Amino acid sequence: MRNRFDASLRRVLGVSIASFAIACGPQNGDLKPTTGGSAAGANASIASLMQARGLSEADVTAALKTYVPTGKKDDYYIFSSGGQSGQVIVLGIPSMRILKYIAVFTPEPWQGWATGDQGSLELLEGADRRGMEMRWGDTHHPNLSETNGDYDGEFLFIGDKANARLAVIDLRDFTTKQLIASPLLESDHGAAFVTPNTEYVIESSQYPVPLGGGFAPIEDYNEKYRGAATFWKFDRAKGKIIPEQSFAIELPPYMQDLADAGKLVSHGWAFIGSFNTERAIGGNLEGRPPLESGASQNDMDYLHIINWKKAEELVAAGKTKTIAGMKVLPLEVAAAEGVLTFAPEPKSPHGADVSPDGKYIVAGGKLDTHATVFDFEKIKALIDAQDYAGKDPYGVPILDFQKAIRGQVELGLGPLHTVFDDKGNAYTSMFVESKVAKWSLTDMKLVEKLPVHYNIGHIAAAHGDTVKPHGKWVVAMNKWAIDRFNDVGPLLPQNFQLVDVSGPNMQLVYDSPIPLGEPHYTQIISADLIKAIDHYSPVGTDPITMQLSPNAVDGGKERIERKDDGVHVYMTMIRSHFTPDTIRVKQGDTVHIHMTSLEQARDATHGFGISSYNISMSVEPGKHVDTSFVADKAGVFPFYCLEFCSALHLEMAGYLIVEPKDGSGDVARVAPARHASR
Ligand code: K7E
Ligand code: CUA
Repeated sequence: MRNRFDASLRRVLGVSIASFAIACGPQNGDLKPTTGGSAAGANASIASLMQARGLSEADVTAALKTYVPTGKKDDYYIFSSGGQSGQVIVLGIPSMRILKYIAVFTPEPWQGWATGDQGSLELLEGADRRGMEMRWGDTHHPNLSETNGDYDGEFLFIGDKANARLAVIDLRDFTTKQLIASPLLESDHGAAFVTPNTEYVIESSQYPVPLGGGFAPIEDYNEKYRGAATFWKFDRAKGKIIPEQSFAIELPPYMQDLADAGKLVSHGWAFIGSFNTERAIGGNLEGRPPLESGASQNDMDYLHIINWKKAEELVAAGKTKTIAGMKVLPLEVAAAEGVLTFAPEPKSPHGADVSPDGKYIVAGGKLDTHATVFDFEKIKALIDAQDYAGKDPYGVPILDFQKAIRGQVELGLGPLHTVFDDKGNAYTSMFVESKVAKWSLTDMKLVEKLPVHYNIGHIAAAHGDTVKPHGKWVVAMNKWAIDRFNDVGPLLPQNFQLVDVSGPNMQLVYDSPIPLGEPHYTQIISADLIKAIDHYSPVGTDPITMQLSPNAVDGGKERIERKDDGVHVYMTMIRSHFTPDTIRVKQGDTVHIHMTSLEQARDATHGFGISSYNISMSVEPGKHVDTSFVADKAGVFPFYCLEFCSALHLEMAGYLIVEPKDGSGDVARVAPARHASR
């Protein structure tokens, strides 16, 4: 036993230990470049370490596959939704180290996101809804920009399910550049999904409402409530969505779910799952069945098959109506002109995932045990021949289920989402069973099931939804983390589990707690495709526009000017001072501070925090930011640099001195602390 163990350990560790010893160099007295003999010596101490920590051979293999030593970088980036945090979470593979939270829909003081910085505040205000200040989001589906159906590493899009909004993030600086609120919808779920050249970013509805907002009694659900699929036009050169060139397709009041764009043979098409084709409206206190059971009566719901190329033509031909400023292709036109077709899909499906060759669409039925594989070429032929099995109440043609599918693969309980590798395999998350099911798309057979932790939701693979999946890594995104990590009270993190899929058998190699909102979906991109900048250039760049700010301040041109609209402070910062560091204003003045970091050195970031005025800014090398506030409180307010940027960081500070209006010397007082008396 012991011998076999040592032998296999040597097999696992021998080479790595030897090369580790060489890489470590002479400063490490214990581990010199060695021959096989002393590598065995190192193995012996590893063996005792394993014994002391109770690690199995599989544990050590997993550690060797995932450990990334100090100074070494990861091979892949994971871009994950941050759920209710409204943010995006970035991790590395194989280490699963968290690299960054990208501020999107929620104020985030470290990045100065909407916590004083005018540019980001204006973005957020521009995406406020129906007169309401929206300061959170529920991000679900991040999608990377694509060129010819593969990730290009330029942009990331993400939808806010709660408030039907969409964000554009630039991966040069990992910063949000645009936020858009849907004028039509109140919630989205098929968002964001890009077409193969990022022509469009798709945002489709979840819960039907009267499109464009407004009131209609719930009893008028069938007539007045609608869903929609919005095709937001993306201008890559501008890095922006162009609302005027975008359009939507009106959909029946079913609950549309996830979307995916066709590619290669199915380029020009999009697919959206749906549930509640029963059109249940809930009302469990009003004598109607609860929404959940009302919505689970039918054996089949409808896969929405959308010909967006055709829709584009009809929109160009003016076949649209305008709702809340948006061009909308009416449901009857979409149904009559072959833009919208349905294929039945098994009970309460979740996921509509297009295979790498674009030929198949895989749907998982939450209440069904199969992955259903739709055949696009069959679907296309049926639509061309107008070979329909019927129509829904809105006149949308419905295909015959058996004629539209290639087949079904029996996987087990609760299949949800599917991703792909480079060897013709598919990986489906099994929510109810808490397993990853690996199955062959080539011969439509289950290959292997790997238990993962409780209730896997989404699943992601390296480039796993592109035309060129990489294989190698799969990430299981698990909803529960019970028994996995140290206790942190009743609210637990989620659990990402990294799975090595490079060999014949899947191996679970790492658990990573995700302690910021419920991450729904992620995408995994090769690190060499990300071309991030390390400073803003030229000095004075506004990160929202990526242009030189009109307010940029040159070194030596710092000044304070009183203008009609208030006091303008043109400030620079460089290790370790603000210029100016004394700002004198009168109570009631509007103060505009224009800040340019003169730094160009990587990572020489300064912050700007000011007492009692609720302002926090981040000023990375070369960046320009503006902030405005009314100095309505008289008093003395220190401001200081928020990042420990140098040995004289604590000295990087100054004062805002607000002279009382009436000259009485009365100053702002902090309100007496309110004591909780519960
Ligand atoms: Cu959580 Cu994609 Cu919103 Cu499935 S969704 S899990
Ligand atoms: Cu600048 Cu600390």
